[in-house]
Amino acid sequence: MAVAVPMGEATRRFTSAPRKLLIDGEWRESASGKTFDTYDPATGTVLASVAEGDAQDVDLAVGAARRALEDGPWARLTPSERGRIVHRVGDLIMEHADELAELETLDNGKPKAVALAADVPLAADLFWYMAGWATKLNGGTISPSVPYMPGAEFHAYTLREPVGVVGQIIPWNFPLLMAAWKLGPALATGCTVVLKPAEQTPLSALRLGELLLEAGVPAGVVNIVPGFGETAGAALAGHERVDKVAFTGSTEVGKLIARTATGNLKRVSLELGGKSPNIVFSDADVDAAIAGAAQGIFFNQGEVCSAGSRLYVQEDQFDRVVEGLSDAAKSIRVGHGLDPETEMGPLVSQEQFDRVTRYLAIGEQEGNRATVGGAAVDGDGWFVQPTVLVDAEPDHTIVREEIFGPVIAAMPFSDLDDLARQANDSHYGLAAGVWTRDISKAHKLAKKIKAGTVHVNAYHVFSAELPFGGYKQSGWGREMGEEVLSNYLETKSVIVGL
Ligand code: TXE
Repeated sequence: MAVAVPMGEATRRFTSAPRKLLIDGEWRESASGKTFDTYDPATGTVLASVAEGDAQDVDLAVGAARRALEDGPWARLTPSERGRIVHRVGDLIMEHADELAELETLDNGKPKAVALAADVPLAADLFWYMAGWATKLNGGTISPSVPYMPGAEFHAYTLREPVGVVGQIIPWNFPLLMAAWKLGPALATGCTVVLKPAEQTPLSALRLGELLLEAGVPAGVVNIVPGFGETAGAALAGHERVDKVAFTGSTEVGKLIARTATGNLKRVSLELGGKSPNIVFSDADVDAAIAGAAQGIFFNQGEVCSAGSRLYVQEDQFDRVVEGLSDAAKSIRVGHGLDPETEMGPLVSQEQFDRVTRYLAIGEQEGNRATVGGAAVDGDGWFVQPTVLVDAEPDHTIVREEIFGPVIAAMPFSDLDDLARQANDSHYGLAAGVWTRDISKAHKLAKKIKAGTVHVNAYHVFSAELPFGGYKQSGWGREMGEEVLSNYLETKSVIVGL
């Protein structure tokens, strides 16, 4: 399966030296001296060695972030100067697009063409977009009425101030982009950061750390501490001198983080799992819906929190859609992400491979039938076949639980009145898709679906300008758009007696 494709010179250089932690503007060994390996998931071989941060390193990084917040040049920069630095980060990402895409492919597995088309430009655009907000974080002026002080006059205004030191914990499915989603708004609002990348994929965040310094982000403003969740991640989420934690990952760990954060009542934003419904009506452009359903589940190996993993198709089109989707799955070229022919890479890790193949086995036990796929790919690497499962009932495991792999459950529907209830029959609420030519039906359903994003005749549309996040157990708060800024700002009322 995995063909040997040579990596570029810049990537070879980056992966051949042990990578270090970024603390206070310097690249350092971990306090314990420990390191861990990251793997190329297409081959299962070691890609690079990385310093393993733990509670001690997190503590040093938090100290550096606090100094940078309170004493460093960062707080003295004008918003315009800060915005220009954030903008420059976006420029540098694009200047190093090829190298970043290659690192992403080698560490995560995704096809390089996908990383070049999506991950890297989306990351750059996020910084460009957020750069503009740095100069627009204005409060308001208010003339307050105070009933118990008759005759008194006041002039009042609000200030919007950075929330402070932010701990950011990110996953492995879009390593660079998740770092951008987190760092962009934190920097635009003047916060300082300790970022913990996922242990499976720390490399692009570490390369981004170099670019942040090159862009002029002062020492200590962004600290990067790779390490494991139970050690580095938990220490960051529980740290008393961290004012806010932003997390993307599993709902299970999200709940742990919310609990840990109560120690000092730090602010918490969470972007968690999903089990998103994609709904195809008979009156849709069915070919477009088939392509959209395929994109909705197979993009990024299905390792997308908003993947359209529950497909509901109006009864009379069910067979046609399942056949079309199965054909689409069959035609996907699975292979090493550096091979230009590859359309789908491996899953990120042995653990994720085990999780997804376990769900395939459970599906088989519960009577779900694979019209295509249904198994791992023979050979090296953590590859799973694109899979379409039918004969799925609402209480089946593959309909209820997030699989986070290229596996979709397809179900027919006939009762239009019950459709919104079925779509909402999940403890997740991240995204949804609706395919129809009837705009009234589309908008009515969009209103009823309990999800942070509803696509109509489209799927997987991401933009720095659009808020993204979840209802129910898919999370707290929104990322991107103007909305994310409130995660990183405190509002202060200043009242002047006249
Ligand atoms: O996630 P974890 P895992 C879902 C998806 C996937 C499942 C498990 O269903 O199959 O989660 O993936 C850090 N305190 N998503 O186990 O553990 C960890 O080091 C603090 C959905 O990889 O949640 C990493 O940086 N931090 C998702 C990050 O949390 C902890 C993306 C995510 O890892 C920690 C990824 C702890 N106790 C998985 N334990 C999405 N929403 O996009 C772990 N971490």
